[in-house]
Amino acid sequence: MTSNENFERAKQEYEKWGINVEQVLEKIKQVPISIHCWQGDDIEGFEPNKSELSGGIDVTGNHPGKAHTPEELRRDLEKALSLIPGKHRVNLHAIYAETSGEAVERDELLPRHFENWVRWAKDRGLGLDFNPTLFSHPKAADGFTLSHPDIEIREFWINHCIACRRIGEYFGKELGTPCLTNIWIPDGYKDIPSDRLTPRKRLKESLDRIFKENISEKHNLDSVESKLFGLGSESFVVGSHEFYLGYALKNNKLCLLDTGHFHPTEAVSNKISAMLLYSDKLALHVSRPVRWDSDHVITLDDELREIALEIVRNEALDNVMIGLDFFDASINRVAAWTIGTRNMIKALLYAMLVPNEHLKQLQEEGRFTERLALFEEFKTYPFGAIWDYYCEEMGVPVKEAWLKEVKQYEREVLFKRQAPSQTV
Ligand code: RNT
Ligand code: ZN
Repeated sequence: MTSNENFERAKQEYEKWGINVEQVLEKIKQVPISIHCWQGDDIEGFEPNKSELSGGIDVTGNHPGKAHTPEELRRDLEKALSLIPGKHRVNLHAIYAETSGEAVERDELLPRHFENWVRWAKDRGLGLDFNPTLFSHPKAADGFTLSHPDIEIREFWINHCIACRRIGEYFGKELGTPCLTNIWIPDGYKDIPSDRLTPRKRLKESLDRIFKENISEKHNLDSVESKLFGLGSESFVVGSHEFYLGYALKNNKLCLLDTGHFHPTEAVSNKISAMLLYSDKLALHVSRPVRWDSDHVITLDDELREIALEIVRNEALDNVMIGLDFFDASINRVAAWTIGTRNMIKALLYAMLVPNEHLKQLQEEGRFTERLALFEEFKTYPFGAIWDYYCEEMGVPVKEAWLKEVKQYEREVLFKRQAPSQTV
């Protein structure tokens, strides 16, 4: 059977349930996923005087071929994007500025340091998102930034975030799609604090200063990302979920939920509907925590599907900004992007191919046997045939055919790369 015949058959099965497959395919095309650039180089960035990765996060593995220059990183991203159906966004961090070898302090970063990224994104019809980098820096060496007891250090990071919002505004203006500028800080204590309130008060004040400048939401949206613990901040994190949930609601900012930043049995999928009752938009960092906030590449697991179902069945595709956040250096990095992003799209497509209205009705009528039965039966509906057809239509490899392309790219490009220190 050809893939077209497979598709036609599958389509008929879904149509029996009133699901308009063609409409679904039109819809899924419009959903942008924000792909994090930092999977490509283990969160190193391009600062001329790079500090080691800090902030209580870690990348493990040493698969050869990581990107060392902006050109390499963009080339790798292009390769991944060519294997992923749809039009997406790229999520940058401040450490990915291009300063022509000049050491520009983070509080002095300007839009022009991101000109190449903008030109590149424009040429490819991509949106850009942004993050100030409040780690991997001497002024974050003791693990504190926006809540630091030292006013001078606080000021430095406040000014960095102000500079980043302006860069976000520039991205939004240039690309005609608002940039999501997301603030995440590592601040926290290894051991039990004697005062939780004072650092939180300082963080609140710092955020107020950062957001004082009025920037149109047409160009820049702000989000704040909470955390539960980090390496070295096991006992206390200043920017906890409740802290940012309150802050975001009160100040009309987006709350960003990273799926690795909650207790292991606490599900982000369960939070989406609750939060959307009180704010128009929220943002996600979709990740896969394995026993802890390990940032594994996302797989098509139950929680990923549940997140997608919550977004789709509540018609929240325009309200939830979907971004990815994982970093695995033990496998090919282009493959990591491809696997993770394809999985996110698969999960959304899967969620669109479930009779959501019917299932809601069953619940309303207390018909729980049928609800469970259908959920389970739909897991083996011919979803794969629709996914394959979608990939084909979008001109990207079908099934695992992308792997051959990554292997070839690995041989021809990645394995030929040398670390900068080896080239001098
Ligand atoms: C850290 C946060 C944060 C980072 C990126 C690099 O725990 O998840 O989003 O992963 O900013
Ligand atoms: Zn995150």
